Amino acid sequence: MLTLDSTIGELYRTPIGRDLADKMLLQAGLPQSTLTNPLVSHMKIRSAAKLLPGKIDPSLFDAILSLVNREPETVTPSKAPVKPAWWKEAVFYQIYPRSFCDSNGDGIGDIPGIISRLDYLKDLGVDALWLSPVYDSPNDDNGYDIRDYRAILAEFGTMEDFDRLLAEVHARGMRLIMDLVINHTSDEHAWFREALDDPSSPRRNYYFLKPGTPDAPPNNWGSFFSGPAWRYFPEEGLWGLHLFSKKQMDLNWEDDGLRREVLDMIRWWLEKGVDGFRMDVINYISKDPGLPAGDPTVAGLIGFCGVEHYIYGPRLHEFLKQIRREAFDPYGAFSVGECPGLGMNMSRMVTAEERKELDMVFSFDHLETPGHGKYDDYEYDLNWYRDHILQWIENYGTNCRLSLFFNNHDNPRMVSKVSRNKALHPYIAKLLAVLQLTLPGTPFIYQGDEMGLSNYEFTSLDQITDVEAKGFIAENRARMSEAEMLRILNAGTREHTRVLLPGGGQLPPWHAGVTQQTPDPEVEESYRFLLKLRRSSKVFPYGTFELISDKKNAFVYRRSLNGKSYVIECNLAAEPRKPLYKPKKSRLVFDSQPLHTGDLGPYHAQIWEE
Ligand code: TEU
Ligand code: CA
Repeated sequence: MLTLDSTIGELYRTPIGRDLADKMLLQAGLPQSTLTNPLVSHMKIRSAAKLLPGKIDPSLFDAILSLVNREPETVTPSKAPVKPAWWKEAVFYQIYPRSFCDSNGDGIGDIPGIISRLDYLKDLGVDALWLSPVYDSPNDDNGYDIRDYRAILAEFGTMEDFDRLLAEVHARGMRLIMDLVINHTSDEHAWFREALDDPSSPRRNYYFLKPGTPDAPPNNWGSFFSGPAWRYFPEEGLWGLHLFSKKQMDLNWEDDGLRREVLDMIRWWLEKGVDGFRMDVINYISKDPGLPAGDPTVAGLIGFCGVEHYIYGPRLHEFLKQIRREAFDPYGAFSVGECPGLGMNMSRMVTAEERKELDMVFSFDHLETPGHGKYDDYEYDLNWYRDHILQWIENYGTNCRLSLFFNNHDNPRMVSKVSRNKALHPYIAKLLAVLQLTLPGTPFIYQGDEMGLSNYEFTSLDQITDVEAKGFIAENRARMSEAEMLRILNAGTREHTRVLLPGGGQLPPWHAGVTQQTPDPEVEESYRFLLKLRRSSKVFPYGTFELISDKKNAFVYRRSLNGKSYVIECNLAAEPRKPLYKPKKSRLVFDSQPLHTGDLGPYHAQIWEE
């Protein structure tokens, strides 16, 4: 039990304290040595609170201590060989249905479109598909606001189309996982309508509906899409909690009946034969009882108020175990939880095999370098990625499994973040592919990565349709020019990864004026080769990892299994440099810049078979 009289060092040595402190250092742009230096680490927490007057509200430490003290358990990284599983051998490919392939010319990707591209995906060499939501939805957040969990969005097709998709995926020996959005539903979901309309309905307790007056929301929490996390329903005199858009109402997982209905729904999809789920913001489902006020210092650092009360809530483990036991395990379903805010140790607590919660998580701490937020226009230093992923690899053990990704539908493309110089983008795309497909873990490719896509250049705010961007625009319109908002959104908007893929059809009217990109055949060839190489042995999914060099701008490592080994050498920067790996009898099996002679070129990657 830590108290205000414990030291900063003691706090930093607890797994959860370490995660929380690392997160704050990352946001503040400070190195880990800030807290490990002896002067600071011997200091009492209480005195540290006084050290930075004005900057830190003393209640911050209460918030941290309560999270740390609540978690008595730890995970020991296992050194045993990795236990085999299909999802450890698989390479996943994420499809954002709206922008993948449009079969009927309405500008909206759809399920028949996906079916028409299955041969391409099979031939590319991916093993499993993750479909972003295809459920019926009013589309306030492109399907992440579900109106009916058991129906398909009309724009995407019908349930027959879905059944055909699943059968066609399976017929090709691939697997399909669905997006499971169970932290919230649309305000148009029947449960919510009933909860709002009928005070005596047991479903009233399925949401966070609190009586009150329009001037006083129940607490100070903020929404991820700007403004407060509470919406007032004047007719009923009720406040409703929504961590995301005003039309995405948070579900109250404390309610046993709600959990039963959600589990029924999950089993309904598993009965159909889907192979598992990517679980949307699943670490947010347990909220601190009483919904206490958010800490101002945390809000200042993270940008959102209240997060400490739900990113790692008191019943999270219990709820995850229940879902696994009562729905996933009976069907052998796979799960990857989207867990924004969870650091390395918290992620281990929800993924360690012996704990029977999730199979993997998506954590996001690698997507920005220290001190940077999603809307910052800066160049991402891949040296930082190397140091970050090395810590995870070293501490994860073989009982936890890393997910490997650089892109998804919520972020701009990583190649554009690494360098503003477009001429370098194909090199960076290949380098990221090599890292993603050879580091230990399970890769998740995002649609278009294999085409070498980078960011678009939006020339008008009208081209940016995403609800997060709309929130940003509404919030800033009064104090920023259109040009300024456009500059910021061009750096960080999710729209970049939501434009209809090249070859997927004509761009819809709202993307009029957006210049479509041309797929890069060399990047695609590299993906094909790397996916084949990965399939040709078990070295990459299961092999050991040995760091050879992490000198500046270098990432050199060996992957080995049963006497077979590969060495991967990456140049993490634009400046050419001498190779560090000295091949003896090894054979160069992949070279991202085969025509380059002499030193390694910019962002060059090579794979040697020993
Ligand atoms: O994203 C969760 C999440 O934390 C987002 O706020 C994310 O940080 C943001 O998109 C970054 O710009 C999931 C989904 O992936 C996202 O598409 C949804 O909008 C969100 O949940 C709500 O369901
Ligand atoms: Ca369509």
